Amino acid sequence: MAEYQNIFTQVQIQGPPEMGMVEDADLSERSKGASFNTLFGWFGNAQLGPFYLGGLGLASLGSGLIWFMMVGASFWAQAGYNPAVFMRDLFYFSLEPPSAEYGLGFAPLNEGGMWLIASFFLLISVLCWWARSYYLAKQLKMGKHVFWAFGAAIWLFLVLGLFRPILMGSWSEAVPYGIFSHLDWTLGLSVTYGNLFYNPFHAFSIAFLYGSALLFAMHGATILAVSRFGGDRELDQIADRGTATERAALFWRWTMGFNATMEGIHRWAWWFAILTPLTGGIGILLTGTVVDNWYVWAQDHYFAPLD
Ligand code: 07D
Repeated sequence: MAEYQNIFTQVQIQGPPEMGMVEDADLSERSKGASFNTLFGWFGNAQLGPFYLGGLGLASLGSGLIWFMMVGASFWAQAGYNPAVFMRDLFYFSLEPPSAEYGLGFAPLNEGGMWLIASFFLLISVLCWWARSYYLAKQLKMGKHVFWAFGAAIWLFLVLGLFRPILMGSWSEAVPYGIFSHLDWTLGLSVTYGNLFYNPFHAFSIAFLYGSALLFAMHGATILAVSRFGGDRELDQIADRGTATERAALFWRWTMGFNATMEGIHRWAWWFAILTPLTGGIGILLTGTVVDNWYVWAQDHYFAPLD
């Protein structure tokens, strides 16, 4: 069997495709066939498909494509319909939200109206994909952990593009669609509101972001290090503890006096990942609405030096 692969033992036996459990799932919206790809097999499972599209998937991909094409069409116009200029300046083009004078109202198409319409489709796309992650987990009788985790990212996405602009009374506060322009927007927000580094929720978000990377590295490294004892069969190791678990736990207890459990490490990882956009969204929601200048705020709370 080629069930258990890791990056050291890349067994890529190709037989009849594994179609997975069916139980009570509605399979009418699932593709019938599956194929194999060796390159995919090097990075994960070699089998491609079956894919479950369904109404939500179709709506999500369709509206996502409309958003993508609207942004692309705007870039194309900005390039003067010249393919060479399009490629050369791709990172500089931007589909901008309406300027402040339009408040939360509509704007002419080439003055932010396009941004508004495109954003509507992006919103539909993201929400349909979110709903789909609930529906598919339910079909497979799974917990809804992925759904909630994605929800945390969507919270930040909504704060940036919807909730905060509404609280500020203007779409001009929202993020533009462009490579460099969204980076400039990020810096602009930080500078306008007195340096985001002094926003404690930005600090929390960074701590959880870096913490997630560290935890992921520690967990990934630990499991790879004991995969020769079957450690990569993590769930088996919870129910029927082998020496891989013992070694992995012992290693960390020797190293730092404490070890997570085989199950608990995944809860640590889930919470660290979730808290990155969750705390980030709180920080952005407060910026300009409750706090005008984070540096002054930090001085008021005695952790920035008083001038
Ligand atoms: C962005 C939201 C969810 C996304 C979703 C996806 C599509 C469609 C495309 C189909 C990631 C939507 C789907 C778009 C796909 C196709 C083609 C999640 C997102 C649902 N910062 N900073 C953070 C650091 C500074 C600033 C977070 C570090 C400066 C602003 C994070 C540094 C300034 C904002 C972080 C640093 C500044 C942030 C993001 C160092 C000026 C935010 C967490 C070392 C440059 C955001 C509270 C995340 C936030 C944010 C890290 C510096 C500004 C922890 C390490 C001082 C304005 N910064 N930052 O998970 O939450 O994002 O802030 O200097 O809004 Mg920062």
